[in-house]
Formats: sequence, C-alpha cells, structure tokens
Amino acid sequence: MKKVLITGFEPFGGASINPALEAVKQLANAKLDGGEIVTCEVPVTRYEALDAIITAIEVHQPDYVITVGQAAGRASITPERVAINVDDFRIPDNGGNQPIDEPVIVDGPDAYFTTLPIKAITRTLQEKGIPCQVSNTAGTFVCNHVFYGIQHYLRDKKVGHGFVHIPLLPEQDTSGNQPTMSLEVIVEGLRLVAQATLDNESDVAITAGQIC
Ligand code: PCA
Repeated sequence: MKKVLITGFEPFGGASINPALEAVKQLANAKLDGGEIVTCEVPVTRYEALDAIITAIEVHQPDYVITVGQAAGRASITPERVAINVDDFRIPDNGGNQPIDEPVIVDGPDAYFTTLPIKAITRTLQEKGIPCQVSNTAGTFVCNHVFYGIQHYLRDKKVGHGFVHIPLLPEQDTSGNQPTMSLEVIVEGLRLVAQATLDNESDVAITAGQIC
C-alpha cells in the first residue's frame, strides 16, 4: 500500500479561497488503487511553507509528494516540469516577505526537474476528459519556492515529488474573464494525478513540448 501526500495552499493575495486547499480537504484519506492519499495545509509564506510540508513528510512517510497551488489564467491542470532557484515575488506573501532575485536555497543548483511521471499523468487525465498539459514554468512566487525547496529536501531520498498548478474556481471570477474549472473536476483530476503516479514508475516518452 503506497502513500501519496497531497498538499494545498491557504488563500493569498487578499483572496478568501484557494482551490488547492478546497481540493485537498476533499481528498483527505481518499483511497487509490494500491494506495491512499494523505493531505496537509500549507501557508503561503516563504520557508514556513517548506517547514509545514517537511513536517508532514516526516509524520506520514509518503512514497510520493504532490504539492498543489492555484494558477490564475490557466485553463487546465498543469503538472510542472521544472523548479528554479529564484524567489522573485511580485506581491508580498502572507508573511509580508517580498524577496527580489534571492535564491530559495543558497548555493543550491539552478534548477530541479520534477520526479513525477508528468507525461503519463497528462495522458491519463486527457484520456478521462480532464484538461491537462505540462507546464514549463511554476513562476517565481511561493509555488516555485515550495517546488524547488521540496525537490532539494528530497534530493537524496527515494520519494517522488512534483508540483501541480490548478485553475481558479468559477466563484473566484464571476466577471467571467478568466478560465475556471469546477471543484469536482479539480478533485477528480488530482486523484488521477496521484493514481497515474502510482501506475507509472517511469514516465512515457510522448511529447509535451511547446514552440514559442
Ligand atoms: N499559488 C501561488 C502561491 C500559492 C498558490 O496557490 C503560486 O503560484 O506561487
């Protein structure tokens, strides 16, 4: 029986809701084929976010960690390919921190690649009718901070990790100007991300490349 830790961020930037937190509330203790999901809530605060996730890893001893955050403007569930060693915050985080061009980890490598099978995940969700595509940037705010910091923490451990961005919920943009996804679809999408992770020890060689 494998264990998958899925983490969700609290609201930030003056918002009262974060779809990542709403989704992980529904995924707590969900069963997978060959595994189960455990969850934790994460503050949108530099370094405190890493502490919360590392504590949850130590408590739950998961086989895989899937960190999740919202990405306004995205229309699909987007597994991230790469984390970079930069904190460049356009807005202050929930602790009032606003670093500019500082490293996440001093003297860390420039970048880490995800260790989740993101191509297999993308194919699985698409086959189930859920919009999904690989993203090549997790930004430079707390989501990238967490993606990079947890990859660094797990670099010598046999625990897979990757970051997944999700769209806004419909109630977060009642003007209708931004793409949104229902909570029901997001929850099922993240459950499938976890299942595809268990089902694919190595990734599949299909393109998810982009041409600018
Ligand atoms: N999204 C932000 C931080 C928390 C969240 O849910 C980001 O993309 O960095």
